[in-house]
Amino acid sequence: MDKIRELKEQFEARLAKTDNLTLLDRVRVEYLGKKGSITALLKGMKNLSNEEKKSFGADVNKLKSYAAKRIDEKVEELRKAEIEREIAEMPQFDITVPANTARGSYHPITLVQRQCENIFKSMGFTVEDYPEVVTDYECFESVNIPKHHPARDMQDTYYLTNGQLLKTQTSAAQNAILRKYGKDLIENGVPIKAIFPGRCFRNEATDASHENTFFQMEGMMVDRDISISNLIFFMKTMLSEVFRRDVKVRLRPGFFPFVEPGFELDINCLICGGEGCSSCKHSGWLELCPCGMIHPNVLREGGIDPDEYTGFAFGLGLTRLAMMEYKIKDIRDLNSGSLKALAQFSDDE
Ligand code: FA5
Repeated sequence: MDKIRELKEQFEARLAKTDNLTLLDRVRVEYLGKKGSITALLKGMKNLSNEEKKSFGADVNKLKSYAAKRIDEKVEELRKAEIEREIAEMPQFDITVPANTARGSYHPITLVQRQCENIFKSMGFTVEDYPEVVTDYECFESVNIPKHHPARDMQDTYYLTNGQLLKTQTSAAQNAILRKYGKDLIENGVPIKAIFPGRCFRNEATDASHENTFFQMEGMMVDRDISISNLIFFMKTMLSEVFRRDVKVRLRPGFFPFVEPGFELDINCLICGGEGCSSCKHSGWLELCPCGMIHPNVLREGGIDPDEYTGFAFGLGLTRLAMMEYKIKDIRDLNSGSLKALAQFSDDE
């Protein structure tokens, strides 16, 4: 009995000195573990008579449950103390300080995107949302760029380990949109008129006009008898609305496997007025909006008969449009996250 009392007193003294959970765990092992002192008492009973075993065993078991209960209580106590310590260390708030009521501001790309969306919506286009992670089929194969086609080299792609990729172009949504609205076109004669803005990713060396993450806004119209004149009309309307003045544009032939014929629509650099600067690579022109008549293979892949329907598509460089609109000389400022730089552009809406 003395042994038990002694051990209990020793345990209590040890517990009183334990001031953290790691030490407490050690105490638990020392007393209640396989080789712990209380367990050892039970093991040492073999030399006792049956009668002694009964009462000694009962007392040791009582001590065992007591120790386990005391350890659980101590855990609670230490946890509580830890939380109280954390609260005490937290910075104290002065509730009398006036609130910061400064308003946030929209990113320049968001502003230009909304402006373009409103213009196209007013011309009967729908605005579509599309994921940033897509399949090889969506980004390339469905838009007439088969595997190993050299056109893939123009877009240095980030592939994911599961075989999907970060979309390099908003054209990745073309097939899905043709399929989404094709039925209404064929059965009810409703033209497909959609725009789909989105973030694109390419593993590019960055400079004043190239980023590895940038925005495009794709547009598509499909109906009977759509021609290049329709394409030029919509492009010109959009640009004159965005810039609210006459902007010089030029159209040159351009190659994209998903359009035939294809064009590059360049805009006279608004930063240098066409004189030449780093933003336009000293040419006076900025490549802004490739476009063209949708290739028959793309229409066919989207479930639309190219002998009956034609359409145009364009891939507006939204980030570059924002640069022109707000005279931002270096594209990298737009992704910089610098609030000082970005908060200068206000929302006129
Ligand atoms: C395309 O991505 C085609 N999908 C566009 C298209 C759509 C053509 C429909 C025909 C029909 P391109 O790689 O040229 O094409 O990119 C389109 C626009 O995105 C460029 O004119 C440019 O304004 C912008 N752009 C491309 N790469 C970058 C970049 N690294 N940084 C910023 N803007 C870029």
